[in-house]
Amino acid sequence: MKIGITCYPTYGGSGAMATELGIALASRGHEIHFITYAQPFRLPAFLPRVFFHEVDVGRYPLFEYPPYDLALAVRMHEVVRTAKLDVLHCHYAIPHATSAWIAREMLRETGEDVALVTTLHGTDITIVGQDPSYYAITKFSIEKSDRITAVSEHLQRETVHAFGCTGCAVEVIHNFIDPSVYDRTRYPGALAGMVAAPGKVLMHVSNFRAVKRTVDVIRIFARVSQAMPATLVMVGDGPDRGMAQDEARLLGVADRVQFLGRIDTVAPLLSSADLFLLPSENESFGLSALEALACGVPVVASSAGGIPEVIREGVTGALRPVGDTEAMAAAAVHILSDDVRWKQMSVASAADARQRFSEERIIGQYEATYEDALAVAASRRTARNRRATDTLPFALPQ
Ligand code: GMT
Repeated sequence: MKIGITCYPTYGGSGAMATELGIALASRGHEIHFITYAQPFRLPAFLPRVFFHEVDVGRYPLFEYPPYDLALAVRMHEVVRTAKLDVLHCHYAIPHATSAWIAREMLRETGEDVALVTTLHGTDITIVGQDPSYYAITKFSIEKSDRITAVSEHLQRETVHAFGCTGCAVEVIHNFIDPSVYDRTRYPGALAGMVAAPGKVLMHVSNFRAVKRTVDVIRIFARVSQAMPATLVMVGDGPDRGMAQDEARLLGVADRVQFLGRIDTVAPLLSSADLFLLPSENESFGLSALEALACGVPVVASSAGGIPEVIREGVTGALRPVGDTEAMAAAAVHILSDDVRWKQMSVASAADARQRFSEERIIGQYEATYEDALAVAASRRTARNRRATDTLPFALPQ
């Protein structure tokens, strides 16, 4: 199949997931065309059957807000025609699914068509899509997609609850990991010399947005470090980094917290951690938690959104209410203070991630969804042709 993928190319779970999906599909023989404004951050320079089409947003002094959505629609239309794409797969509804619908309408003028698949990732439904400025167009674009997927059951419920979504079914396809990449045994000692030994390594990876509650990460760590020698490694960057650094100074743990900034390849770092912290306000899935589990790192997280679909309480980690940093710290100490318990959880984490969320399993689900979308597109064309023949002023020979 020839598949166009549009995502946010910047640091974030939806872009990471879309890119990993494209790479995995290409390795299975599909031809993949990324259509976005910059090269996705997890996409290597060259891979067989993978192409990148940059969207150039034309500037003009009149445009206070240059219309990226339109430039994207034009690029999608062009790539569908030149590369003969079968499917356009949009990750994050706004504005990608809307641009894809415009591109499909443009194709219709020349009797062409493309199947549209939209994958909902989180705030496109829970926050941005429900903003009155975007609600109607988000609902419209979802309903015009030939197939819609959500990355968790939680997000599926939220979508149906918020948008009603008449005439469309939201299918759950969970995020996935490549077990050969997220493998603890491959990366011994990535943090050698950077953390105090002996001591436990706690880690957090995110884009440091408010929803991640990075200040809570520091508070949990401060309590843990009262109970045992430990280092906290903070990976990523974003608006709340300064607040988290201030909190570390305030709580007197700044010398034990390392802020590494944005790092795109996280598997070696995760493989050096003993515990991952994800105390988010909301999280439709929590891809970073899954990547940690796959590297044999148990996770202490909030029980928000779709996180309980990823972490198994008492088996691969611990879930506590949002904001309850005391309970999260107690759970962390419980896991880290007993080596036998930690080892059991580490082994269970890596095994559970592989069993439920391996690439092999999930890619097949996306391929089946593409087939379904192609069937929907085919029946749309048949109906359109029938309408056209119905209106002919003469009868066609049988
Ligand atoms: O929804 C967002 O804020 C953006 C998105 C991103 O690009 O990071 O994150 C979402 O998609 C990830 C991949 O499917 C999920 O693992 C994250 O849980 C989800 N973020 C939120 O729901 C806050």
